[in-house]
Amino acid sequence: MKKRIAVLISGSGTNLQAVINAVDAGIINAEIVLVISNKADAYGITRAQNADIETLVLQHTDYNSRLDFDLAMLEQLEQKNVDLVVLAGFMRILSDEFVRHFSGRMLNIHPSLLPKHKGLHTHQRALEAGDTEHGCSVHFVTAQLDDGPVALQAIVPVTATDREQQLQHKVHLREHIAYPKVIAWFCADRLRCIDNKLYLNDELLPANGFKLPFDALD
Ligand code: NHR
Ligand code: GAR
Repeated sequence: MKKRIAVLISGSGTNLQAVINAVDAGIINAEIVLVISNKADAYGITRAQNADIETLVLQHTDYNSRLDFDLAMLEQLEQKNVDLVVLAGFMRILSDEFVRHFSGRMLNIHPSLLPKHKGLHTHQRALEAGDTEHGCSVHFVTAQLDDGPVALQAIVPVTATDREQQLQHKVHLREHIAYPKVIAWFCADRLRCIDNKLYLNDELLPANGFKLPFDALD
């Protein structure tokens, strides 16, 4: 059965675009049934509309609490019978209730090689730490921020001349390869999250996931 995906965004939505393209190309066997943004001016909303995908803006500022906002999203996602929730630059921390509801079926892409640099401003922090390697991680979402099991990491070498902007750009390009790949695995029933452990083709993945080297094209 074709999986039903919802994508949650807050911004420009280049990762959303990469997922849309991979669905269109038949690389991901799924339908994107809903895109939700917590920001009215997110360009990702326009991307979804251009692809004839249903969109919804739910502004967290319209709700009294984090939980009320999350429950409003949950209701919409349930109405759409969503199999997989994809966080793509979604900038609101989600409550335990929401996370538990989608346990084992919610993914995030985080711009660092987890467990390094959880939270925000990851590129600057990688530079300040003198890291020689940086990158992104695709992980299942758990209640603990940026702590869920990692399915795949794409590695980006840090060069002496890199500043935050350049590093961010290099990582972004790798995100657009890494994220559709993991979503395709999940939608083909090849990737499973059981008891916080990940299995790809029924084989246990190493801690911190499959590694995508910088010279790998796909
Ligand atoms: N929620 C849970 N429970 N667990 C995770 O692992 C989550 C999550 C929600 C979002 C993405 C994450 C990232 O990849 C993500 C992972 C937002 C913040 C944050 O501090 C931190 C991490 C992530 C997303 N948000 C502020 C907040 O108060 C708002 C910041 C802003 O609006 O700019 O929610 O890094
Ligand atoms: C991406 O780099 C993603 O890794 C990051 O935001 C960017 C969104 O870009 N996510 C976080 O920092 C989550 N806290 P996009 O809107 O163009 O996909």
